[in-house]
Amino acid sequence: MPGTLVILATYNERENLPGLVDEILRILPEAHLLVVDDNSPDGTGRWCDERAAADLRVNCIHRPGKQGLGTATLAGMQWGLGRGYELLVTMDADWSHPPENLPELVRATEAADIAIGSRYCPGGKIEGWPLHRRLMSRVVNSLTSAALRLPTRDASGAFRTYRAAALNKLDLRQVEATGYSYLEEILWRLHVSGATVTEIPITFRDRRAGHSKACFREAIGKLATLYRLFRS
Ligand SMILES: Nc1nc2c(ncn2[C@@H]2O[C@H](COP(=O)(O)OP(=O)(O)OP(=O)(O)O)[C@@H](O)[C@H]2O)c(=O)[nH]1
Ligand SMILES: [Mg+2]
Repeated sequence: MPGTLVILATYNERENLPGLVDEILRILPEAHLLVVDDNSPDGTGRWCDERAAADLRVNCIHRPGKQGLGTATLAGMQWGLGRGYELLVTMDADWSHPPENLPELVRATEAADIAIGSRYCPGGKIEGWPLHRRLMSRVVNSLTSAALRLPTRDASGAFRTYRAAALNKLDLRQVEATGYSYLEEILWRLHVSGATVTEIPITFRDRRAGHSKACFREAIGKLATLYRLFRS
């Protein structure tokens, strides 16, 4: 009976992924792991195939090119739901989301349908971000919670555990956001469907190695998604 699936969307995370995969499986030895790689030029997908061949808990989906964090994560969710996993965990593959919080994040879904590893609930922290990035994130989060009436303080963080039963109530094909703003959209859709959410504090750290894929286009995409959901 499959239990927990950890989904990692990757684009050029070759320097971060090997250590992170080891650490996740050390902390959650019973869990399975799915990497959704978009043909990373740095060989992340190749490394993952080798790791998958040596460990049945590790799996990899390859997509032909960079198609966005949202569609990558949703493809991972469809994969996991189709295989009957009960809990789906999502996290970034750059060490920003501390793997040591995984047991607590998983346990928290005993009391709620979605557990968010939160930078903005009491006890949550951000390390290594410049002031302008902290401010931007704070402002967008406050705007999101107010405009979409979400009961959360951190609606843009990707460190989450979802109960499969809650996701199965949605038609994931309806999620229109393809990039980072899938995070707000899926949370909003779950909230509207009656799903419950809890937040546990995490210390978010800036990525360990490699380069950010966040860009101006993603910021515009986020505002467009918020506006679309606000109007609907
Ligand atoms: N498969 C796939 N993964 C992506 C894509 N864009 C981003 N990612 C992954 O999504 C996660 C979050 O991306 P980041 O670049 O860390 O974005 P960020 O956290 O806003 O920015 P920094 O941490 O400052 O670099 C990482 O694991 C990326 O490799 C994409 O188009 N396809
Ligand atoms: Mg990151």
